Amino acid sequence: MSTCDAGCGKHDHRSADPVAVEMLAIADREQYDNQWSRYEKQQPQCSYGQLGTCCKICSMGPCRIDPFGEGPTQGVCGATADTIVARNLARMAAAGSSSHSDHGRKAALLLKAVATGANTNYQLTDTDKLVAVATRIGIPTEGRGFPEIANDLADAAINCFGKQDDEPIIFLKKFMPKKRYQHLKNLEKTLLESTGSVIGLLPRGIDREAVDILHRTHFGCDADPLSLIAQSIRCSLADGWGGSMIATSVQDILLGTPTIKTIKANLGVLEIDSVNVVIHGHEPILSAKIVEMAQKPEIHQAAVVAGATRVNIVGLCCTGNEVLLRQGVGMAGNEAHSELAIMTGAVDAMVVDVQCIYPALADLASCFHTRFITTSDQAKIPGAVHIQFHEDQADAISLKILNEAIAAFPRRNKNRINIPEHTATAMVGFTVEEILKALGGTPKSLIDLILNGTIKGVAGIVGCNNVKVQQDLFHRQLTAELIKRDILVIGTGCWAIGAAKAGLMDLSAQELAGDGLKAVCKQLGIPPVLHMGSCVDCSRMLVLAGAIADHLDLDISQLPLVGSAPEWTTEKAVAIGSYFVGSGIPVHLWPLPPILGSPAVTSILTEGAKDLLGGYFFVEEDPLVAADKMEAIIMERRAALSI
Ligand code: XCC
Ligand code: SF4
Repeated sequence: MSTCDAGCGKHDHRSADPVAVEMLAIADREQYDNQWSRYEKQQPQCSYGQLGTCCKICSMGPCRIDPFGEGPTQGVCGATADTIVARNLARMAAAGSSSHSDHGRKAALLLKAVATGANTNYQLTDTDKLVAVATRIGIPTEGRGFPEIANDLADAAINCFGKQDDEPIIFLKKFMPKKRYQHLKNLEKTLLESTGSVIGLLPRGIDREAVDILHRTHFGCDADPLSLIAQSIRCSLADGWGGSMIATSVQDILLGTPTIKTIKANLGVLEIDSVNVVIHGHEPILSAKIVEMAQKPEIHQAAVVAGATRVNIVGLCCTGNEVLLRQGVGMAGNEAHSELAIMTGAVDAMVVDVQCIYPALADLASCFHTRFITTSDQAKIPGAVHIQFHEDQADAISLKILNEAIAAFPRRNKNRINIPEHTATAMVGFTVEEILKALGGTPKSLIDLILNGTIKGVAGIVGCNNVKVQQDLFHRQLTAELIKRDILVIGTGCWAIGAAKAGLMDLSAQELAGDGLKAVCKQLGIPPVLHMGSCVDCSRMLVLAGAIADHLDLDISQLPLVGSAPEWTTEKAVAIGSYFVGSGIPVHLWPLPPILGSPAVTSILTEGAKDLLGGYFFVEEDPLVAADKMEAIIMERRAALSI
């Protein structure tokens, strides 16, 4: 293993994944630019930016506040560090929420098109889920046809984005556990009484809460850190219990609810003799189709004619997670693997949709035979081949993309192919439906295990890779440390891929768990680390937490649950962390969020939030200490419940 604490000179400190280290040796030798080499060229990075105290909201700026009091303490307009930091954070939450939610919107619009028959490229695949979600939302299902139900459900979902009244959105209202909903409602009332001003927490509209942030952070509006943070939480709740919940629910209905399956993870899923197509990004609507179309005899035939054995589709990042869970597609890697995949020289096409796609991939692909194909009007990248995706022509467009990949195959330079051999096996697909099925249909047996202490609690780990953290090191160490302490670990996103690559989702990982968790996993035949899906599937974790809370008639903030985003990168991770906190779950973060330049914002997010919401943020650099802190939170909550 090429890992050690730091600076020993013997190991590669860029990644904890031996496969990445192998590829980085090639990158160094061939001088391929990559995130690590570009990061080095960025040093030293701006400390105002790191602390969050740089403002460029108007053209009298940019203004910056020296947090040590050695420079000006206000921007030109008089904004303080507290205002500037809070505004910047709110904008991050708005951008992150918007990304997840816009993804959810597209799924909802597609559901509508399928329900009305306007789109025949997709079907209502999981009608059980359709009926379950519709029932939960309060849509009548008795004696009605599936398209009719789907049409109403699509309308209800679409309405969550654009409605204009002040009622909380229906998805949140119906999915959030009773006590949490009541808590937030009461809190709005208490804050109104104590401050005399309206501080809203329950989202009225998914689009509206993001627009509200853009408005209130515009020059000369909200300067109050508490009010800005409350709106960030509200906007993020609209993401978690709204946009992301819609994305997950509707994708399950259209593409099928994932089931438990075993897959392979890491760059070794690329095959030397096959046409390798890497699908990367977030929205499975196109990529699930590509996987489906790759099974067509005509595509197989074309691959054989081009000299390949077959077409091999593999995933990266969250699009990868989506097709891994539903279609059992192999996983090439997480965020930091995206460039490394191309460096293998064996990727014939990398097909991307939206989010987390480095623009650098275009340049890198041009050093190889790799076709780098963008498909979304929202993520066009100079240097890429753009094949515009249209949902109503999904079959034809997928075939076109696959033929591009096949045409690239004969142009490979055999001397430049380096596919690392290693893969890990991972048991994945632990949706709430599958977890409950494994446990006998209700949350009761999981709850009993928690109540009797066999499992101390549940940790949800999410988020990215970050060049500032040795790739996957925090993911691996924190996860291993938590299961050792009988804490069940569930999660999504690039963390899940990191855990899969490390073998932590293999049944053999049961041996790494504490005695209680180990016995449960052995009995159920599951690993102690559960892959719940892509980043929007963090909504599955909310549903699970909600089911436990409702079953016990408790608030989520009373349950022994804790979250972490140990290598977070994106604004979406800010939104996820914020809706966890707003839902009553404490969240560990590393690297540092850009808030430390404001004592007020820091104190609201780390202490104030604890009193008001039950959830709060804390930062910790050391994986083992983070595990200590997460366990302490779980034990504190257990003690409060006298369990
Ligand atoms: Fe992106 Fe979802 Fe982060 Fe990975 S984990 S880098 S957001 S792909 Ni969400
Ligand atoms: Fe400076 Fe205020 Fe303009 Fe920000 S909004 S750039 S602090 S003048």
